[in-house]
Amino acid sequence: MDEKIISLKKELENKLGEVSSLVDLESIRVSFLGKKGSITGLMKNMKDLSNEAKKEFGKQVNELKVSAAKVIEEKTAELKELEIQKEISSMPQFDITTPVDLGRGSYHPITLVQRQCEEIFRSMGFTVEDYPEVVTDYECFESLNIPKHHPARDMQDTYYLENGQLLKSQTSAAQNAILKKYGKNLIENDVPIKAIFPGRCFRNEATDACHENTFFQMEGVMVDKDISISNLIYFMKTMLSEVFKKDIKVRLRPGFFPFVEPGFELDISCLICGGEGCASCKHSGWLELCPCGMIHPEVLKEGGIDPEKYTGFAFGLGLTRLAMMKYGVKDIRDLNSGNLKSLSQFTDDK
Ligand code: FA5
Repeated sequence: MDEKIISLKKELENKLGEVSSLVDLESIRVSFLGKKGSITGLMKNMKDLSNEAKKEFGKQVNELKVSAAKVIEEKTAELKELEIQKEISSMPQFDITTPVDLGRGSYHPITLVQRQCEEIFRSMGFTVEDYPEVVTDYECFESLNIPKHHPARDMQDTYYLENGQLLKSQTSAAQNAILKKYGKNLIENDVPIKAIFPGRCFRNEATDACHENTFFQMEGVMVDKDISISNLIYFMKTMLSEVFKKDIKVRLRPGFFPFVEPGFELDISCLICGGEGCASCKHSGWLELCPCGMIHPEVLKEGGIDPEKYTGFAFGLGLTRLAMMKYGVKDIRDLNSGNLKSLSQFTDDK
């Protein structure tokens, strides 16, 4: 083999043995195999050789070219792998097999109080209904004797979708559907309508210690022959004494809602301040908890029920405020804050 070829081969071996970065390796490749590289340059020597010697020398140079390209390629793969390993070892290490101790979850206080109310009403023969959060204007207002441009709409500004639907501002939005769903059974089989329907409500209003833009209500309706205000008061009292397991001071005063007649506001003596007055009750000592009343004849009619034959009551319990009173939460906004530290203190048995 030609002396020059042997020495170039040796030189390349030595350089590859020492190189430790891909950048340096590229320089080596160019210096041997590039246009002006030493292996490429060997060809220039061929012009002085005999034809026979040219053939042999050319063959050896080609073999050197091929083997040099191969070893450089192998070295490139080796250095790339080393760089990847280096990068991996410099990254922070996570042990994905180690469980993170987040502690046990707990139910939200509103869920607890809602479940408790559902149990109480179920035990008194009420069904528990679910209802969508996105409803139509008809469901939320018109079917409830609140036509377009009725001033009562101002009390419940909510969020509207581009298609004209809205986020329900009150669980009363389900009343019409419930009357229609169970009306047939009432009329044909004399089975009273007794249903509650808890749900999330939305209102576009300024928040304070007892007002949120997103809160829960639980609506209830009962329709049968000869239902009166006494029935309404009985169910309200039973529910409150079961929830609080102690005597609670309540007051009933007239209240206006276009879908009940007569209508009432049922207030509860504030349990945060003991009726003294505080931010939670707007310093009045009382908290509006559960407006209610006898279902308006127009609402019954709209639900397919003859108001001459049947009467009924409806109530709209403020579930979020009930949770505040039951668990002593001073500011309603804490309940939506997602603060696990404050929420996790509530358990089923409190
Ligand atoms: C209503 O929403 C009526 N649909 C209730 C009703 C039903 C009356 C059936 C008659 C018959 P009101 O807007 O007052 O009424 O709300 C009812 C209860 O929901 C309030 O007493 C209060 O406890 C709760 N509530 C109302 N607005 C908010 C709010 N922004 N944040 C928290 N709770 C609220």
